[in-house]
Amino acid sequence: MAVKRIEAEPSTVVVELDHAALVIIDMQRDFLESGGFGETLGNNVALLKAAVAPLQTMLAAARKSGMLIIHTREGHRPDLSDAPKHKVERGEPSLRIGQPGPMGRILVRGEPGHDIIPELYPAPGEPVIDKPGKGAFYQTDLELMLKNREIDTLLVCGVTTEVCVNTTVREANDRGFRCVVLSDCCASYFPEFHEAGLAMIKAQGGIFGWVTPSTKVLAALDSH
Ligand code: C5J
Repeated sequence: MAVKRIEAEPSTVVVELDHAALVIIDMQRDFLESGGFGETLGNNVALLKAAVAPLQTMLAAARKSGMLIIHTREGHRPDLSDAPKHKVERGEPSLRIGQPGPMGRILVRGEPGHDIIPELYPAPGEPVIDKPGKGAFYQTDLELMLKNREIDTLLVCGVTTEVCVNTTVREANDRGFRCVVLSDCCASYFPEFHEAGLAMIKAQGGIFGWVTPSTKVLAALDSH
């Protein structure tokens, strides 16, 4: 069984690859491309592009290592029966969840905007978790899938750092999983929230987990 030492903050993490998974959060067109959910909220979606190239490299390395890779997507059923009223009605977006936009209905499953960006598209066999909330564990079978595969460590990345990545890491931490967050493979519409989101995870001796750039994980995967 391959055991790797990943240099991270606040400390080095020793990972058994058979018990680790790369979890890629919500790299969807709705968040990263023009005309999607993120832009309807008034965000500059170009800011999220920073995570794409490092994530492509990380994804390729994870595939080569044989590690489990899981993708998530935030979105709702076409009838919006799983979308909380207050989520749909809050704020003053240019388009609300469920309304038609240039990439189909905003944040609705099956629409082009809901899908994962082509650069990071899941390979056949890689599980995709459709989640109605910000956290990947809420109302999904992610925990069951991880437990069935005896996964204990999650390499977490995706968008946005302080919303769905942070929520998922907190959910995972409470369920007993170790989370290593890949800093350059995450991004936010708010650079200061990206930094704060990472700082909150690794503070207090790693209260929610560890943080490291993907280069440290790549180096660990290459080591013997
Ligand atoms: C947001 C997410 N930001 N994937 N979702 O609403 O972080």
